[in-house]
Amino acid sequence: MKQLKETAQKIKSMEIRGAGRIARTAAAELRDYAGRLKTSDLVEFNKMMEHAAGLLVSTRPTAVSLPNAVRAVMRYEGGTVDEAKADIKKLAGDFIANSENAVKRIGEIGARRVREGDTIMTHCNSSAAISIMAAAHAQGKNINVIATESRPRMQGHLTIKQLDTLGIKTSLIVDSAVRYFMKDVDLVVMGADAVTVNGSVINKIGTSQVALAAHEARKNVIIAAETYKFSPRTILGELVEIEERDSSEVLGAEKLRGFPNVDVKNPAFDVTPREYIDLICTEVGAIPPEMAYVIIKDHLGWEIKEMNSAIGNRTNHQKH
Ligand code: RI2
Repeated sequence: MKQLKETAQKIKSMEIRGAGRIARTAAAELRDYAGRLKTSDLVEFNKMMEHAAGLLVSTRPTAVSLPNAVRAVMRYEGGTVDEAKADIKKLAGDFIANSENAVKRIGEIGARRVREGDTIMTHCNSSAAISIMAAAHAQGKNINVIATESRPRMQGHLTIKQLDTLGIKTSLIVDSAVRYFMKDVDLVVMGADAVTVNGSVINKIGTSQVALAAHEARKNVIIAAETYKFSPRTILGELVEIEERDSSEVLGAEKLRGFPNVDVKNPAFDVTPREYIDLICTEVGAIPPEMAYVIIKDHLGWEIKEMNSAIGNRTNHQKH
């Protein structure tokens, strides 16, 4: 229980972050948690697994990869605890391996859209988006990247570090300079925390502004997203919850106390309408956002059937 809670806390505090990484971490934690359970009573075991699944899902509400990963593992079967544990181990292992392969495959597919000499703008820190830049660079294409800081958590600093290690020439800009630099950009490549059935993309706050500026300047926007970031629940009309994080990420509590009439708003994500997105690059191909339904149906069809099961019943703050 202690390790489960620690993992959940690390995801919540963003010590472990990134939609793909939190999904893989949750799958691994469920596997390890199951392995540590001592009971031989299957009913009790199932109950404890459901509790663990609920705890992990509740840590970050927006990234659909997280409940998708948890449900992929929670499909386990078995007539005994040992059989259930073995199935959980297999399902978690499959999810993690598929997820890692997906990021690599997205890089290979997406890199075809990158031309020699391109300047790519990116926002936040997406391993799927960076996979595209890394693959293009590895193919010998001479590319430049413009990376935003991505306030308030400054994930852009992670991006410039990774790109620097890869040897990719990168400029770091403040978020408000996006439109100023858009004239120099050939292609925008960003990640996703969730993709809805109508092809809208939920990603780090500011993504929709980058996409809007790109749209105005007639620059293509590619979203790099594994199929498990598509939201089957949106087929049932559910909306994706936008995580509102603590005000202290923006302004320290002490400073804020000095302004009794001021509050801080800190939504972590925003919604980019499909009109501003040219392609969503998944591991099964680069698709127009209008095809999101097909991805959900073909790759998450089992989820649609199981959707009325209990996991993931959350109260929402703000929905889009
Ligand atoms: P990958 C991140 O969320 C960012 O919004 C990023 O674009 C998205 O996850 C996808 O990341 P956060 O955890 O899965 O920083 O592509 O809030 O790495």
